[in-house]
Amino acid sequence: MKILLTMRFIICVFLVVILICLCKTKIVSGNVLYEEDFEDGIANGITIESGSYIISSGLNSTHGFKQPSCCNAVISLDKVQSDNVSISIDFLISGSNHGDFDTYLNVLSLNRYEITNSPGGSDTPLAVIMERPEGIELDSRLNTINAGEIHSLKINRYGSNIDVYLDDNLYMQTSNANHHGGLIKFRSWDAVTIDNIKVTSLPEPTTSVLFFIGLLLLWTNRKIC
Ligand SMILES: [Ca+2]
Ligand SMILES: [Ca+2]
Repeated sequence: MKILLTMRFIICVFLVVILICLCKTKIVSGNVLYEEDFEDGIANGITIESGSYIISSGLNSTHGFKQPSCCNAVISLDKVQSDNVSISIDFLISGSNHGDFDTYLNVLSLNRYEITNSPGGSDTPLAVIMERPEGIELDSRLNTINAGEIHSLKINRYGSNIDVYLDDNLYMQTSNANHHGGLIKFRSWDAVTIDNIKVTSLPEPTTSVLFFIGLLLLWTNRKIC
């Protein structure tokens, strides 16, 4: 009996560790909600809200989407919302001085979160997660990218969290993002090329925790455990 209890305890600890790891790495993620590589020469599911974007040479591919010159240009994704999603996109900033490339999340009226990336040495020295309209900086760090380089950006937006990865490295994060609902938009200033946009669903942390607690209870009530 004592051996069985010890085995049950070890298995429970093991499952809890797996749960924590899965939640941390977002392996319990879901479906592809939107994907666009521009290789068909058409920007499907994208609305140009201001400025101009055109089909151009891609980033290590035949076709991409480009804002060819100054100044402000904003595009939005028509069919996906920004709650509990992972957004990935490749980008190349051409303009070295004013080349902001921003992702807007949870755009509802004046409320939104802005994730800004600019080349080092530009007039925007910090990469930031900014809450609007108040202009509250939720996280920031010095820009490390240069104009003319291809970079990948991934943003995980789940619960009240925003995790920003640059070239697969965690770059900025906040757990204080309390606006929900709304659109995903990209905003650029000066020449920027984007490619390989992908949006996948992420479960809210509470959902995944409850799911695995359920699995844990089922497992621990089995007779072999
Ligand atoms: Ca492409
Ligand atoms: Ca397309």
